[in-house]
Amino acid sequence: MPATLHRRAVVKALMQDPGDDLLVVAGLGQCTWDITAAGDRPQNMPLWGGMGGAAMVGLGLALAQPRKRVLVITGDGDMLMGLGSLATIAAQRPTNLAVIVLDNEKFGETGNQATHTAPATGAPTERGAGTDLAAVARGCGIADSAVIAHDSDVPQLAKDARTKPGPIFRTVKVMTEVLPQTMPPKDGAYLKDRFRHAVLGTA
Ligand SMILES: Cc1ncc(C[n+]2csc(CCOP(=O)(O)OP(=O)(O)O)c2C)c(N)n1
Repeated sequence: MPATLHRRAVVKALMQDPGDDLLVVAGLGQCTWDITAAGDRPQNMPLWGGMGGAAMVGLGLALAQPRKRVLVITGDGDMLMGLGSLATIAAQRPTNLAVIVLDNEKFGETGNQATHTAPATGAPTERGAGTDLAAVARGCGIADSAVIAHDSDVPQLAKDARTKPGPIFRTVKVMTEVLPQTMPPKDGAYLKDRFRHAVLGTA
């Protein structure tokens, strides 16, 4: 079934009225642009071109800042590159962490090549289904893992991502769209310092 969800609308819902205590880590490429389009803020940590590490960065933050909510928003390509992190998240059980994968079944930023979440071309559905990342997360031990595919489920997704005891994992099936590349600041050292200052003050 083709995806119908718009990634920018999903991210806007996830990041509505964030306050100071919502720490958002974005995977590379489109997710970095999505969180910036929702509103650049010091508590955002866009990973720009660093691939495969978004969930692990989120885990480290969640363990270091147990009183803050940590939201990882990343792509299927990034998540597929760092699958082992799901087992580590399950083992660590951070109650303040939500990992949201915007799954367009493509490496969007580099030209929409199919990822392994896409069904294999020409294969019978039951044998050629793509990787179900929520099933992988559940198999790793993150019991609260699910796939979101309908507009009507987005308000509950946003509520769970922000407030439900974690760790939680959601795959959100999103459309392939050409969207404005809304860029955050480019300097990684600046982004890191800005983030540290917002979280730790001058300490
Ligand atoms: C280690 C590494 N390999 C390859 C790339 C090139 N690259 C940049 S973005 C991207 C695709 C990202 O796909 P996904 O995480 O699904 O994000 P989307 O843009 O589709 O939302 C790739 C392969 C990279 N930045 N780093």
